[in-house]
Amino acid sequence: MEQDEAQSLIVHSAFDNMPSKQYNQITMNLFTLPHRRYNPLTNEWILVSPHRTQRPWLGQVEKIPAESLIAHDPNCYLCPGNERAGGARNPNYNTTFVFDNDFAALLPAHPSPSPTAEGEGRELLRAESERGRCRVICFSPRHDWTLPDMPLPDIRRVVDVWSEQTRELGELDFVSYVQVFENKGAAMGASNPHPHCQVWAIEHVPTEPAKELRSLSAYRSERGACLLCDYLTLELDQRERIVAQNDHFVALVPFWAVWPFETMLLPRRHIGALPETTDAERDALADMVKRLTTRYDNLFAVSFPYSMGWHQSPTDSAAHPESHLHAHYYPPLLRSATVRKFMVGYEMLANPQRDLTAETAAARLREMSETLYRSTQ
Ligand code: H2U
Ligand code: ZN
Repeated sequence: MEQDEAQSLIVHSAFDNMPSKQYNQITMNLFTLPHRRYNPLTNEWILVSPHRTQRPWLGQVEKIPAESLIAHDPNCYLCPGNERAGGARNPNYNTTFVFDNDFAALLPAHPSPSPTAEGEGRELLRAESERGRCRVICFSPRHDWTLPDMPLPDIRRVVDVWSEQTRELGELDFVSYVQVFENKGAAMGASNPHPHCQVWAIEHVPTEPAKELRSLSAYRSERGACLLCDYLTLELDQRERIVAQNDHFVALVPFWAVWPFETMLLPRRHIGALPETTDAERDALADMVKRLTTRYDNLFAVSFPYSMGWHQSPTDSAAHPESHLHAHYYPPLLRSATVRKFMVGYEMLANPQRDLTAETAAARLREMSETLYRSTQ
């Protein structure tokens, strides 16, 4: 790598303020040269090798037949009126439905005695008890729907439930963090195609949000500004990685994305958590969820697998002015409905690596229609 090119990459990754022309020049270099990109949210680096995919696409993209699901599956433990694995029976719900996970990973009561390592070596053999509540949210009574299939008012109802659950569980005195997340598709380990997500409310702020909150807090102390507000302004100015936007929310492929078609969904307003969203913002969020997930499904004409989740303010007693609400979508598919990215080898042992640039991924998602490929209308 030439000295001046290397210098450019360092300048860019350091997130210095720079005139747009200079920025564009640097971004051009990033399309062709192996480089690493810095994730200021997690304080981590990823390796990008764009020279391995000079062409934006490789190989034939095959349509695979859609799963033929029925509207109500008598064998589904999430469908209305059916019995769950734990023996409880679901009501005949006709909107969303929330229940306590029958196989909860966390329990609300402290075990007695509290599990701690004692005696010699306890500094290296640390353990603490962890309390929590785990719930499942069914998005719809329709077994054969996913979020992009659902009418907007039904998605808005899901947004309301995400917010209500965050507030309700966050108010429990021992809960410091409410993690809302969705595993969609067998490729991401979802146990059932019925549209649903999970909520885990826990005693300690977990690793990923804690990392981000440390960075947001440091940025705020150093600059008196929000890292994500500043980042969003930069992205809206550059427009290279924006996927879709409306009055209140923006979906983009982060500069430092790890997964091939990873996106981040964030509000334009500096708000810390889902319960703080206004009525208009919730409508706008439902709109963005529908448009983004439709684009995902249209990309390979398949119900697109992903893990997604919300990062928001902790619900401990402290104020969190540094927090800027956002969702991460981590989809594994790379080249087609059947070719996925594996985070193995170098990724496991060193750091994540990608070939397709964030800019190319964003351009691909931007090209997609917002009418679902399997839509009957
Ligand atoms: P996933 O598809 O993301 O695994 O979520 C489904 C959750 O539903 C899972 O955590 C719970 C599982 O424990 N579940 C019940 O609570 N009751 C059941 O009858 C089956 C599944
Ligand atoms: Zn079902």
